[in-house]
Amino acid sequence: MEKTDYNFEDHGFVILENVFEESTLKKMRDLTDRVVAYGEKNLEDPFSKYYMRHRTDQGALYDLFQRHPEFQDMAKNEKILNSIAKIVGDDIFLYENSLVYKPKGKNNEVPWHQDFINRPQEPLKYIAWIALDDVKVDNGAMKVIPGSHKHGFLPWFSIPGETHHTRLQLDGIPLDDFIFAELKAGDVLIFNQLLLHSSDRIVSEMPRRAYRISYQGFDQIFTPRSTPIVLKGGSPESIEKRYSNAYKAPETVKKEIAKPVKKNVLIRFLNKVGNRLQRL
Ligand SMILES: O=C(O)CCC(=O)C(=O)O
Ligand SMILES: [Fe+2]
Repeated sequence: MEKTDYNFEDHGFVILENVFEESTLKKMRDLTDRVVAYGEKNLEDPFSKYYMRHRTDQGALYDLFQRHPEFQDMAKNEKILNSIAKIVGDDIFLYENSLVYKPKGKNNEVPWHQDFINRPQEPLKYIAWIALDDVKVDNGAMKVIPGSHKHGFLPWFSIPGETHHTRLQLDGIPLDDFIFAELKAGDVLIFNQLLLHSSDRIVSEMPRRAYRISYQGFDQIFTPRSTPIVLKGGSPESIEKRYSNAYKAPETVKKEIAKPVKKNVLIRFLNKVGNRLQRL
């Protein structure tokens, strides 16, 4: 079977070839290395309190879209968005994004998993995995089991101390049916979050940098952090078609207003106690 013969319905993924040009990829690889070097310093910066921290074992750096505009261009790529639009419709927002770069000398294996396994109540997400390098078996090509998205959400568990991924109950799943999704730099693997996928521990000196973006349609809006960012469509008419109830302030806004007040009460109380103690 050719790389480009896979489809979402039967196999749970597609591969788009030559989506990004070498000049863009070169720029992004350079930025990636600088971002990783900075991430590894683990410094406190003004963004730290908003965005996910770095996971250094498997090498995952989150929220680059929000921090670095260069990644926004990648996430808004028309070929990727048009491909996902065929399944979720023309309104798409950014759910989550990260760089996955398999650091050398670390336990960089990614076990078989499905993405966002703990969020079965949310609409399905589709993940675009953009190869920034040529990705072969030796340097950690993604392994996927065609058609495995049809199993739906599998039972899962986590091992204490493992930070990045949950583990699946894999009894009865034909793991031997996997294929390696070998890609050229600039190719994109787009998969249903339920597709079983993994990658081996690698020792190769060849870098394996990939930028992954999770997208979702507008059926219901959930965002793991920050506010939803619309990447395609989202016209007033299209939104009105889906949502026609009168606006009521959401819970979160009320909480945000309530928080500082609570803090002030606590600070006032502590000041009072402090003053009393000073007077004793
Ligand atoms: O990059 C890898 O090896 C695994 C990435 C992954 O699990 C994902 O993109 O969801
Ligand atoms: Fe994954």
